[in-house]
Amino acid sequence: MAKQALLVIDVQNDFCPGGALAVEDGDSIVPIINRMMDDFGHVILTQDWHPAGHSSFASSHEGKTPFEFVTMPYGQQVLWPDHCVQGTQGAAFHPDLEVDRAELIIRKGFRPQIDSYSAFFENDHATPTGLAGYLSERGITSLVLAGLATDYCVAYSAIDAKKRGFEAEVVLDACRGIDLDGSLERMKREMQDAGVVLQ
Ligand code: VGL
Ligand code: ZN
Repeated sequence: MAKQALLVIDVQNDFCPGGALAVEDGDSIVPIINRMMDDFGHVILTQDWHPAGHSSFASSHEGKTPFEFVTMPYGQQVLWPDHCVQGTQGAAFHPDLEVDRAELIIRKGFRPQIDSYSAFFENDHATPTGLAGYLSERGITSLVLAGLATDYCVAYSAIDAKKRGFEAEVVLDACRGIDLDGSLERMKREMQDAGVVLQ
């Protein structure tokens, strides 16, 4: 049988109500994910982990406000409010998330000049995080994804999982989206086109 892992994306305080980049209802998925963990022999978490002054922050760009776009050397980038700054409470996992169940925590977005939505690659789609190598060495071939945000880090991770040859299934009830200019429907379509199973 395929060896499966639960990949929990960015369930951090800043993406929950009251956080710097709050996703509506973001905290409501925590009990769902905790229950899901019981069904998996492998649980892996990702943690958005930016240095202060990160290039994905609007505050790092003169005259820019959050949710505007800029062109980076690696392509278009949404500018976000300052969020998930390394070592802050906002970057910490939601206090009710059962983090002790995780065998691996992948931190991403720690290079000042490049953002990283995906658990596999930074936003240049070329710099790897090392997750594919870890999964391969462990014999894990199939991923179930949940977390925040559906249309950014979850979607990019699921699509890259397929690109790297893993099975990928997204449990939509265990995700919440940002939905910036229709990004939720667009990314659901892109996931389906990539062969990601939406559940
Ligand atoms: C995310 C925007 C910026 C996410 C992370 O976790 O979906 N979105 N950083
Ligand atoms: Zn981020």
